[in-house]
Amino acid sequence: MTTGTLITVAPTGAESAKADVPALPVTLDELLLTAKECEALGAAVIHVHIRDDEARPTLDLGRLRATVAALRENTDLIVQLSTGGAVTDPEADRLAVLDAGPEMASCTMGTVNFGDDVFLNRWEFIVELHTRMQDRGILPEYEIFDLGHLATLRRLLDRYGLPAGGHVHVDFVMGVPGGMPGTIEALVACVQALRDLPAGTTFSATGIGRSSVPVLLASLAAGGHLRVGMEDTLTWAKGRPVESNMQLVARAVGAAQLAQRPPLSPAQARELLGLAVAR
Ligand code: KMH
Ligand code: ZN
Repeated sequence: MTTGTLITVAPTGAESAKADVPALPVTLDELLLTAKECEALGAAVIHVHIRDDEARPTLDLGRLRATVAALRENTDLIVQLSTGGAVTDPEADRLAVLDAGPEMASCTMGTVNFGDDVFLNRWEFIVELHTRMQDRGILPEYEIFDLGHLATLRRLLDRYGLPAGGHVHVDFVMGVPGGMPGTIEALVACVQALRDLPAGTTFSATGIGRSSVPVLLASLAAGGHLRVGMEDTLTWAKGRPVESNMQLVARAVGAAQLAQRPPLSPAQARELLGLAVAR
């Protein structure tokens, strides 16, 4: 059954510098304003990376806790903290992100070349993230950068069981230099591979850079959900930088409405994902 569209906004990421991208939300105030505006437009989930006072990526636990609390107080969005962090972040710090108590957290299903860097996700680390989230009732969003990551997810679920709440949600991150391309063919291959995962598994997709729009349209057409935001997309059209995360969320909302699958509210998204509705 096709449902409405779950829209996740990933407003900041860890890869872009504020000096290069002035519209990037890096302070807590900027993040809160973005979150409120994106929620009003139709986002239901916020995928969060935070920055320090110099706008550098950080996994500082105090800041993460304050960010989760502020987003809860000021929005109804589902807060999904990134455990991916920046490519340089140590595993211990990435695991400690869960101590900030988010409703959701990302959980990447394998190592991938990441431009000139390597985004390292060893099997033992994946298991540790997955089982800690199980114990704490945090819903993972399994990040899939390549087709083989879905095989890893199957192995993980077979050996260690379903996430807390029982619902499996994956996000295809497409077009990273080193990962799968942001093409319809790659998306279809991923969607077909979902048949090896539990019935009812849901997926969203995001295309990095110029694959943003094709992936957005293909995901909607395939019954999937959407992730958009300045973590993944900094160019609106040829020669035109993205002006704000709101611009990207508005585009996703428009496409979802065109597809007759309007945006899910945060409450509807919680129902879809098997999260407790009352907080
Ligand atoms: N910043 C990338 C190295 C995630 O948030 O879980 C990893 C990333 C994935 O963004
Ligand atoms: Zn991220």
